[in-house]
Amino acid sequence: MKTRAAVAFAPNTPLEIVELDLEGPKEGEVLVEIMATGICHTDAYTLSGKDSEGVFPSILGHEGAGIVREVGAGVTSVKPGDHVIPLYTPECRQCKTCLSQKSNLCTAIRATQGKGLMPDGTSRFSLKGQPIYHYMGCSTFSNFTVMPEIAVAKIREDAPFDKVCYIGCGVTTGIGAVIYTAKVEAGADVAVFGLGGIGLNVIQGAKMVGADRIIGVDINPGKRAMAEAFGMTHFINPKEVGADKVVQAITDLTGGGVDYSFDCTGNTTVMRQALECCHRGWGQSIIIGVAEAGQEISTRPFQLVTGRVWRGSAFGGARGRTDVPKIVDWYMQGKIRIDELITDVMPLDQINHGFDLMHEGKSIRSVVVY
Ligand code: NAD
Ligand code: AHE
Ligand code: ZN
Repeated sequence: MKTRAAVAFAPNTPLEIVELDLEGPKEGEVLVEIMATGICHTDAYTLSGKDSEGVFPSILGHEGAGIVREVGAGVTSVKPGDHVIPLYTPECRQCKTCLSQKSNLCTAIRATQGKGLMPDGTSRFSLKGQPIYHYMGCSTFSNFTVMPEIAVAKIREDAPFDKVCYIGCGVTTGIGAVIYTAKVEAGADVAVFGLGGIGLNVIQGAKMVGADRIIGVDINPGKRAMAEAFGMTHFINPKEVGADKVVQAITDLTGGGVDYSFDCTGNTTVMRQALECCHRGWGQSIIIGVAEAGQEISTRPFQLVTGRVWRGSAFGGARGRTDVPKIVDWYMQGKIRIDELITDVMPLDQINHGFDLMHEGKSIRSVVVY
């Protein structure tokens, strides 16, 4: 069949809207009509050429929602007509990691996914006979995509695609990092570095579990109002207080440091600040931001000897097929907010404008509707 897609032909060039050929689903795969997709900073990171797993030409996008239109042989968990959210972190429920119940990082298809291919080592997308690569196993910047059955979460049919697509990455990553990875408890003090599409969901999660102080740090003062509306109690702008004074400012505010901090910037200098503003003896810092290939983090080992803990979180530690439908329910029940965070909605042919808004710091989430 044919599908309209925004193709990344080369690093650092605008996406081009093209009609592609798409092969149907093979065994264990499903064809999904994408109805809406968010634009996450990770898409921009890969497009920048700094992702060591970035391959071109490819179809980016990993934050979508849509409808199953066809299933391949042997598919049992979904059927045509089911509403789904694509999962860049699948859940096979059979691999060592899934069975361990200790991590959400299912390994069933990770190797081929990282090469832009389906599990059989080929691509379903092509243009004039030449393969176009998949991305994070999702490629939601295409109106139709093919995914493994283990990489879709079936969701309720009354959930609006143009909102719950954000649960495909940003919402789950932010809220999940609080509740599944850090397991923040009521009364805890929390610091959030970077108040964008992820950081605001960390704030939302921290408020939800009853955190006490929720300190937001961002170099863009334009992010302050939305963060306050989502539960931020204190704001620090490193450009005002001085980047080298941020740790001291947080330590002073909290009488010794926060119980939990979250990096949502991808900046390794900020990651160090996030660790070092944690309370001696127990403070935990969770890295969510994705740093460029080749970047490294550093701190004095004394920071860890004296009890601070450095951790990371991918997709918020959520097990996609199990947890994503529940998070959709939370949204539908009014337990979490999404609508205000979607600041811009556009058709596919304006997708590059969505990237511009992100780089200019003018949007929280842009959503493309097909
Ligand atoms: P975004 O562009 O919406 O937000 C980033 C925010 O960080 C912006 O508000 C920006 O002003 C702020 N910022 C930048 N430099 C800063 C600095 N030095 N100090 C303080 N604030 C600073 O991006 P996003 O979509 O929220 O993504 C954030 C990061 O999380 C990216 O690195 C992205 O790749 C990563 N991410 C990781 C996961 C995961 O599973 N681990 C999932 C989604 C996104
Ligand atoms: N290809 C990248 C990996 C970047 C990365 O860490 N991705 C996150 C999700 S970001 C979503 O917006 C993730 O899930 N990581 C776990 C995994 O298995 O990739 C690079 O830098 O090489
Ligand atoms: Zn993302």
